[in-house]
Amino acid sequence: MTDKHLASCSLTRRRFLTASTSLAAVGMAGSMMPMGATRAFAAGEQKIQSGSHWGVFNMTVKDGLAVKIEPWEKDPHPTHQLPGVLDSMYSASRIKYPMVRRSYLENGPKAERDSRGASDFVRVSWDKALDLVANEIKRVQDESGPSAVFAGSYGWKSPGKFHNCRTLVARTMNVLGGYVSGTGDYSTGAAQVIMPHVVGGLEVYSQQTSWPVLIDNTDTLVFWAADPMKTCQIDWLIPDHGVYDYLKAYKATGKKVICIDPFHTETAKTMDAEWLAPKPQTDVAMMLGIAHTLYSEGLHDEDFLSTYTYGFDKFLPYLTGDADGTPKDAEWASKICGIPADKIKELAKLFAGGTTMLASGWSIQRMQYGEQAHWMLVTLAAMLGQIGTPGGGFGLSYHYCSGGTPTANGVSLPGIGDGKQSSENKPEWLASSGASSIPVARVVDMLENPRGEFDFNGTRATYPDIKLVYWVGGNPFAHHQDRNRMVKAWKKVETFIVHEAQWTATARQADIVLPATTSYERNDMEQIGSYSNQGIVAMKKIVDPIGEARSDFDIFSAICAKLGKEAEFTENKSEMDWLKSLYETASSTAGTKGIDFPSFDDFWEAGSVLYEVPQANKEFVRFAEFRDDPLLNPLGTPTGLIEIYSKAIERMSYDDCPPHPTWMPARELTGVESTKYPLHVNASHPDARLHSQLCGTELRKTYAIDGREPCVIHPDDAAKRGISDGDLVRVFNDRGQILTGARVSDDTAPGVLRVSEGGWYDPADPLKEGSLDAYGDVNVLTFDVGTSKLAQGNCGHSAAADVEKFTGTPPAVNVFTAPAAAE
Ligand code: PGD
Ligand code: PGD
Ligand code: 6MO
Repeated sequence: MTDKHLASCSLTRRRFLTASTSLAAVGMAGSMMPMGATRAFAAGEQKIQSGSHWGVFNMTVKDGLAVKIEPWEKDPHPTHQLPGVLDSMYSASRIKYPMVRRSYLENGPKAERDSRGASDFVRVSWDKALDLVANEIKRVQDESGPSAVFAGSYGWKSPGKFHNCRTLVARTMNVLGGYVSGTGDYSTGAAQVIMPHVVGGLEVYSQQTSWPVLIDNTDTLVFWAADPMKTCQIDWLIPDHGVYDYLKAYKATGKKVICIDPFHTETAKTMDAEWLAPKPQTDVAMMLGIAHTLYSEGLHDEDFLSTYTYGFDKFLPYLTGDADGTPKDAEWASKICGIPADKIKELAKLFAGGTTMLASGWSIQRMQYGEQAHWMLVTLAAMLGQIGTPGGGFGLSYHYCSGGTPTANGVSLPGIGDGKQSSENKPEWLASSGASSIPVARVVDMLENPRGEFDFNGTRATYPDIKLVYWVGGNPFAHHQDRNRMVKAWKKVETFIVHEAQWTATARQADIVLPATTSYERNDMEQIGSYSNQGIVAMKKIVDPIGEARSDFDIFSAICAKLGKEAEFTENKSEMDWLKSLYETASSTAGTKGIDFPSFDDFWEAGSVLYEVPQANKEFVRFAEFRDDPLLNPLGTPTGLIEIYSKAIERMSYDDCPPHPTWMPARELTGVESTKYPLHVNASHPDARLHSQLCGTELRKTYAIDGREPCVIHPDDAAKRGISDGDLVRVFNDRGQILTGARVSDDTAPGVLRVSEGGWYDPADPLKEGSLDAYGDVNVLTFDVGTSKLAQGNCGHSAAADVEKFTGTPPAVNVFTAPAAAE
């Protein structure tokens, strides 16, 4: 695409935005145009199908320009975010050219680093940019070895089995000699490490007891810190959006739904649920209060506890207070969590009096000591004795990727591999240079403490000394906590390379920025439904790359070529060769399962392959086999049972993760003397974005207040501070300050501010430490410690702050347009 064409794109963009994006247009059948990889875009209009984290969609393309997006006719509940997908292709924040930070271009890796983030970029040719990148990887590998390269590169890259940029960066680094990676994720950092000790598997990413079973059998459905109406809009793969009809069907039964959440969620409203708002970060205390009532009233299931669990006897003295003199009764819990003791007792009786499903979200483990929340939830469910029964027990993923939507009888589509680190390479550099992988949320700790030691799940390892950081498919300057500390720590890095499609805060911090295509500018394919696996969908190229953007695959191929390793990287296969070979592998697996698979060409033309859902999967009950026979079907824990007490964790002797579920107040718990600031910051996931994705689009207009990220404030807190709805407000603590727009509403509990994660960081003066963030990145306020030595997860949901009406001249928001030289 030429510069002239780009200019015409931005001219026409605004026009088609107004005419497009009507979700009412669901059902307009796409006449799928078969698309070849090298197809040139003809004049005229066509409809092309692709897929994204937001769903399968049909895009109308006119004279090579995407002009209208419509959800797939088979999508039962398209997300209101879909219009942002179209806008993200042409938005003013799009990266069009390879750019290098001026000072870096002039002085290389020894350049001053203070001007990082100040957007002083110089446009360079692709050849120049690729030379810089290839030479720098080689320099660092030669001088310092693979342990000096961090390419953990966490993030929600786009779906697609081939253009999987995080796998591609790993593949590149493996081909070129090795790198340091990241372990775990930001979503379930604490839960996915504790759960294997408790139930023998990650659990957070497991299929749930199916929705039809809940509809038929559950009496009380509890959404504990879970808002599926909001969070099931998206999927790690391509969403099936199956949960929405099930929620509707559940509601139609008229059965009880309870939402335990400091925010009156969309789910609570939709389901006419009883809303209980505990003080944030105190759920473990509330659960203990319920557990104590169950025990003291004899409502706990002793048979279940003795047959299916280990260690209740060791937990019991803590619960009753025999161990420490403090009974964890309803009155005790009430003082901590703010829910009246009578209500806590009532919940215990209600839960024990019928079939109860405790469906938990993940925010409560994205907090200091977050391991305890899900451990205590499982313990509570074990005391109720309903785990493994139809409609009872606990579920940790009903709010994610439409968990509980029955799984189809299909196959998994394989993806391009990462080429694995060669075994000769690994031990040598590992032995001398520290961990080859760090817990993913310890990245800043790692940069601050080269050669420092860290604990993780029973091991002690050494942080490597990182010189080069390479990021693709993630936005660490949105997702990581304590932004000001992070900006400072990042200055220790000699070179920071980023591939991005958008001028995110991360791209702005880079020394070398390479423009990546979006999924809509390349061919790929992906599965529908992380849990339901309903089928495979073709993600067809919609338009030619914008500006000089290239796919991550092409960029890495070119870098490997410069270092003489192109064939190892590409295996001499083109985009379409890869898609066909991955499809053929799935097709032969399908053959062995007796599933009829069309040829690749037929699939590509039709746009999808959809599978049948067997009746048995509609009746799936999680843990049913274990319940049926715990000896024949033991869990993967040391005892084969649900571990309420873990000897493995006991052996670790961690002061911040005791061997049974324990209430420990997080630092910055509001209302206690040691906490300086009075308001809790609820940094939950945004309703109209996927993290930071689509923040740069027109969708922002649907929620921004005076151009800033909204901060929801309870009317009492607002009144105390003279704040009115729509005011610009400064939210601040000792770590930083952000400008936001006040939304005064009793949707949030008193004492709790809600500012969703993913707002683009936009420091008013990037050269000044702690400068006011003009748009509203909540991670300016959060703190950066591990949940505990066990999991080292992030604590994105733990922070206290205060808010005041902003007076004076507000700084301009600059982050949504490209830096001047990049236009
Ligand atoms: P995204 O905004 O999705 O956030 O953090 P994550 O980094 O995943 O960023 C993905 C980036 O990848 C986008 O900038 C997008 O443009 C880019 N991208 C997409 N596709 C491609 C591609 O094909 N190639 C390249 N090169 N780039 C691509 C999310 C993380 O945030 C998560 S998962 C969670 S659960 C955490 N949640 C919280 C929280 O609850 N509270 C706080 N305070 N903080 C959090 N941070 C975490
Ligand atoms: P959150 O919105 O952070 O989502 O799923 P997760 O469940 O972690 O939190 C859920 C609820 O917990 C919120 O309603 C919040 O108010 C509540 N909450 C916060 N603190 C507390 C507390 O102390 N106690 C109680 N009881 N409740 C509390 C995140 C999941 O969503 C993940 S990990 C990803 S990567 C995806 N991200 C998005 C996204 O960015 N945007 C949308 N629309 N959907 C997503 N789905 C996925
Ligand atoms: Mo997540």
